[in-house]
Amino acid sequence: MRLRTAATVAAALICLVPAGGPAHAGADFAYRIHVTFGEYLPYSIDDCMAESACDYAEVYGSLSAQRVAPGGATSGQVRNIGRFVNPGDTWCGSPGIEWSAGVGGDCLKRVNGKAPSYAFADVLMCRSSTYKTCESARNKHMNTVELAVVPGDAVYVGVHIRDYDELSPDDDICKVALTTPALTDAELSDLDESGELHDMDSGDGGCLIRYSIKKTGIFL
Ligand SMILES: [Ca+2]
Ligand SMILES: [Ca+2]
Repeated sequence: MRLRTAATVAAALICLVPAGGPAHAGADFAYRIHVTFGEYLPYSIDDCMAESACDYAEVYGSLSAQRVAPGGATSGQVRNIGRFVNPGDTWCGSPGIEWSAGVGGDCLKRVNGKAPSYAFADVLMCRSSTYKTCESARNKHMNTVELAVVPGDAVYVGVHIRDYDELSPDDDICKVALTTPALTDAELSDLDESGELHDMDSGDGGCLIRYSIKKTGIFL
């Protein structure tokens, strides 16, 4: 199975490598790629409640990092903040709790649209394969996803953060995603990129997400 995969990748690369470029050596290993979700900068929050200023939102969210194979199949991991299923059950005594609280992992997090930024390392998250459930305990410093990527694959990075509203449907206040082009062996071998994903203000709020994609080693 492994050999077949390598052969498929080598065949795909024939199409990807420019004429005269180096042929892939056909090494049968995958690159160890770390996708790190760095910071969340909410802005232009418009979420008025009787007891608070309009620039706070009560959020839950899901982060996804995936390997995308040449045929489009994905494999990777999701990180969840709070919960998408019945988030209104998790006000936790007030409209959300502090982003960096050490307890109340499934609670809504209260974010200020005028704060400088929120670090994904500081918020309790769980690991999962879906936005719907947790498949691990919730911990801080869960903001890096490790992927096994071979030449010809692409990498997907996505963030979806919603604002809970008691009296109206919840608002998407941050929905961004990126899929890289198919990555060559040369690109993967020294991959080290940082970037920003930007969701323009929809009327309820916007965001900027800082992320990085970095090769940290190989899987033999
Ligand atoms: Ca709202
Ligand atoms: Ca709200």
